[in-house]
Amino acid sequence: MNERFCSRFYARHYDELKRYAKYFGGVESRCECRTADTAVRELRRVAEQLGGGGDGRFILDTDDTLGAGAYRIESGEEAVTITGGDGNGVLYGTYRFLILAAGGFDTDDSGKPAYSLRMLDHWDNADGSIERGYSGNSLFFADNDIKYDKQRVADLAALYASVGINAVCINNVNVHATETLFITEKYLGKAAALADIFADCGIKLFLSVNFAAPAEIGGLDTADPLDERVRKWWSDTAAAIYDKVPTFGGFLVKADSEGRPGPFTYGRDHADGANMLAEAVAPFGGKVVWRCFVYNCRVDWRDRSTDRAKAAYVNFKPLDGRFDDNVILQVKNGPMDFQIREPVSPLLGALGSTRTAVEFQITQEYTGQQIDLCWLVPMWKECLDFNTYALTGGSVVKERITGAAGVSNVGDGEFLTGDPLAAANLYGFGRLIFDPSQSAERIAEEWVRAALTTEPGAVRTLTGMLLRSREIYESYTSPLGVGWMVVPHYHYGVDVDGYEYSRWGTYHYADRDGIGVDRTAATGTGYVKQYAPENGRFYESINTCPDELLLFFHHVSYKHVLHSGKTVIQHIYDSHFDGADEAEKLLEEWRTLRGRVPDDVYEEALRRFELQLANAQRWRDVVNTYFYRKSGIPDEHGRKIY
Ligand code: GCW
Repeated sequence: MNERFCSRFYARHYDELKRYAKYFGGVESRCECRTADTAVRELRRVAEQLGGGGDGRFILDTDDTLGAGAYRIESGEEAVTITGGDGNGVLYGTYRFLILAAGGFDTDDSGKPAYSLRMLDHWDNADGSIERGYSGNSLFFADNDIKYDKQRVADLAALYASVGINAVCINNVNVHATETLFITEKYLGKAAALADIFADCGIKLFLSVNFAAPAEIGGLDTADPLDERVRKWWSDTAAAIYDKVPTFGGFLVKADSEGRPGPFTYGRDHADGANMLAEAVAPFGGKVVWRCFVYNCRVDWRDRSTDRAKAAYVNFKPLDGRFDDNVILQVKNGPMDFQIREPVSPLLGALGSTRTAVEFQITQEYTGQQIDLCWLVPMWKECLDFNTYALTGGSVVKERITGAAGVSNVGDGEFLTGDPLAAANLYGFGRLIFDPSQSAERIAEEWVRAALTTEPGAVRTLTGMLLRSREIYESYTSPLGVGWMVVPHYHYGVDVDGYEYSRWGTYHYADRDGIGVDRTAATGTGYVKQYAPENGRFYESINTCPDELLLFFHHVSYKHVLHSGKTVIQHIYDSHFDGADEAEKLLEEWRTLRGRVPDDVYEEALRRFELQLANAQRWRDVVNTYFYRKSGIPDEHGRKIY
């Protein structure tokens, strides 16, 4: 049987879907487009799996007044009518119906995507490995080639479309030698075949490109963006790509970042670089997604005046208004690098005349590596709901952006996302950026019910676990927003001083008296000045700075009293003891779900909850011991510190 409805992702749905069996008698499509055809095939497959339907049917239609990607689902006695603003809307509406039905929700629903760019970035390498991947190898590449299982990629495309994703970049932003060649004749045929699979689901394929490609593979002696030969090379390259891949989305670029080449080499700025590529793809309707993760990764830890957090704003704010219309700047949610707690990047909202997309990391590099449970939707929501006050007329992040990109967490392992529960992050990302007004609770419950179980007690347990998981992870890792303290390079597990004397600019400055980074205007690095005064004032003062970000903005004594009434040192002890206890509770709660969620899911996640507990205990003991030894201040409750 040709399983689909996104394969095992919405794993156990057929019981609930049976209640809708009467509609699965037929599908009448009034649309002529490939995404609607995909919807028809999907509904027929489900019908087949249900063993046929009754007298009712599905009617698929379009109404362009709804808008691109929008959908409306209405059920009558005889038929379910799914109307899309376009073919993509029809497909989204179809999946929405199936997900809601599988989860036992009311299926009459409507939706309209908040943004035109809803993207997933894969950090997959041509050799099949995935940078920061925790779910196996690439679904697109192996042996330094584009090689894939068609069925699995089709399943993936369907899954992405089921949450409204419309753009996918398949290769790592760190573009190595082989991937640099993906834009050449040799690979374009294969890229085209992949793009075609995604196009069936309304998804445009993007490629990450090497800024130095004209010099590295184009036979030129430069990649200077203002050199006419270089510009022509990119224009010709774009034309060749679109000739083979008419649905191509465009380029994703990491330039002048962590050793990657970029316009700085030629004394040019990032607007020069991005616009050159934008001009090349513009005739074909292509886009350039240009990353703002540009910082100096070779700083001297002895120099207290430099501050990596300032870099994105310093590099990009002055360029506001200089980017072509088809350039979208992709800004990481925080100013550092996907830590469990960071303030919102001051660059988000500060660009009044430039298209911006926020970048979230779905793959859990610093947030538990798909071993520890860490559901990130609440964190992403905080970012989207943040009022930047930076511009008049709508300064909340979610009102300023034109899209969002998430670093994907999928791979070819048995469970697509490694930890079967990490699938909730993928689902949550898609749903949240389709409609950022939804609550985290609702998104969690939808995923639990569509993917695991509709039994009310189990749904409550699982939803609660997801919703608490971010704070639990935060409580046993680095304290109060200071970040890092992880094992260098690998980024899982504790190493308090792992990055303290390195070149990466990620310091905590703990000494015997205190800890934290002074980023104030008065005595620190001045980072707070990058915020609008309403926010800057708030962070500048130790009296108003929120506890959870205190050490991000201030260097304070261990005896400083938080708003919570605890001293910093006591907070460190308490949160680490509590965090490890909570990790144990997660394990216990999971054990109550045996036999109530699918067995394979149960076993796989159980193993991970056990590892999480060990990880949390180690963080607790190392962090508490470290700060006890530094400060000499005992725990008020006399608990065991080594
Ligand atoms: O945090 C860093 C990661 C790198 C990643 C980089 C980036 C793809 O450790 O692995 O490189 O961010 O976002 O470019």
